[in-house]
Amino acid sequence: MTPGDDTETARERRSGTGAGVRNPRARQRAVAIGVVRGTPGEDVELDELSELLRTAGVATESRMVQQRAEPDPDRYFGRGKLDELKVEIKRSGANLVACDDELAPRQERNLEGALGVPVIDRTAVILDIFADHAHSAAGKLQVELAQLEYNLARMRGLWTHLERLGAGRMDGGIGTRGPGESQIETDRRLARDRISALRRELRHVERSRETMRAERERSAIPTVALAGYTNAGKSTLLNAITGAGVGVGDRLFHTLDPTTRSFEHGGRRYLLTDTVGFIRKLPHQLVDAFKATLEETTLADLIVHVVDGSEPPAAREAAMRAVDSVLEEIGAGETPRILAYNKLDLLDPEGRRDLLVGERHAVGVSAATGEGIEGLLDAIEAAFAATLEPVELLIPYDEGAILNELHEVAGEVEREDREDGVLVRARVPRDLSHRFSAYSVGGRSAA
Ligand SMILES: Nc1nc2c(ncn2[C@@H]2O[C@H](COP(=O)(O)OP(=O)(O)OP(=O)(O)O)[C@@H](O)[C@H]2O)c(=O)[nH]1
Ligand SMILES: [Mg+2]
Repeated sequence: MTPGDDTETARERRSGTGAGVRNPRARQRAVAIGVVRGTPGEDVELDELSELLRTAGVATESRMVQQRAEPDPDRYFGRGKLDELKVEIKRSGANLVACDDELAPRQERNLEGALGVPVIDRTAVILDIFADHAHSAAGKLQVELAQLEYNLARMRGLWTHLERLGAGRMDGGIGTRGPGESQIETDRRLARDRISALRRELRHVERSRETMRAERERSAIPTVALAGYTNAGKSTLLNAITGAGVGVGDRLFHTLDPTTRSFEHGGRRYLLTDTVGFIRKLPHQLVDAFKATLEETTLADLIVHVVDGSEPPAAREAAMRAVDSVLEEIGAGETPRILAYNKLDLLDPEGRRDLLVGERHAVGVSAATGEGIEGLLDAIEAAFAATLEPVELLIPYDEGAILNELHEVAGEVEREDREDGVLVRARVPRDLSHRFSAYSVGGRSAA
């Protein structure tokens, strides 16, 4: 027996599902429900919920939407619709209901009482996916913190969570109930202790990241962040540009940890960062827990907003709005931006034209085929060039480090050796010119 087989058997034993069944949640079959506030028939929302459920290993058996101004505050659906839902659960053989909105604890309790099957909400599904995809120590801490905060707000029994910590996934999947209410007070205390411990650990992790970031800033290399909806192709694009070999997958939230690599274009070096994808109604617990990760985007000099250009217009625009609002929320609303429509290879000529018409600040690319990538790099170069400022400096011979730094930020440098030092003319990013102001000569101010 190979070691691989052994692991598999161990996992099956843990999950208690017997031979052959790898994912205990594959047996979970959901009715996806949602309230549509706008025009009826627009079930973009449930498409995405289904996709999230698929990523979490849950099959969507059936869907049900109700059109109303706001969800019912007690039961999410109205009474009549709830009766329909009961019938639909029976008919479809579903054993789970998944709701497209985050449910108030009261709504969740009432729904479960009325329906007799576990009810999970969008936030729980997203948290579950994050938990599955977290690999780094920091990522795991961040997800655990977000889950605990979500569970604490629901006074939900935490034994599932704590057991998962010690022994992997022993739970029967998302939506599994904990023990009786009597346990809850103890659980809450445990949860609060654990939350404090997690926050402490995360602060520690953040400090070491800050050191790394500070080093990067000192190196003065222009930084570009890839931001965009989950599954837009950010990691594929990072790989195409830098040859990074970052993991790519056709599932939501494949990437959780930021990766930074460098590339050269037009004689200048840049840093490119790929990080966690965004989604509509991104759970606030995750925004909070992933603050440090999201900050990678905030600190960039330029953001490339990667959009899946092969999506239908309504879904694409909803995705773009979601990205805009998350960028705003994390304080990156003002950072200069380039729009990159990806997956051009999936579009016919007409589709391409429709996508790019009237979009002066957008580029079309295919991370998969490499098409348009030079154009994107030119656009990045141009965005930085717009902020370049000419400087004329006299750098003494014993200040070689300054000269090196200048070469890094300026790319091409014109130099003339003189008795008292090197006279250089170059164009440097405006934000960085103050670093060289002490050496400025010839009436041109570098400050
Ligand atoms: N046809 C085509 N597929 C692409 C292209 N770029 C990415 N993909 C596919 O789209 C899926 C998602 O790509 P990723 O690079 O993992 O997307 P991401 O934006 O990093 O996603 P998250 O990490 O989940 O936020 C993968 O299956 C890729 O192979 C492209 O230009 N053309
Ligand atoms: Mg990715």
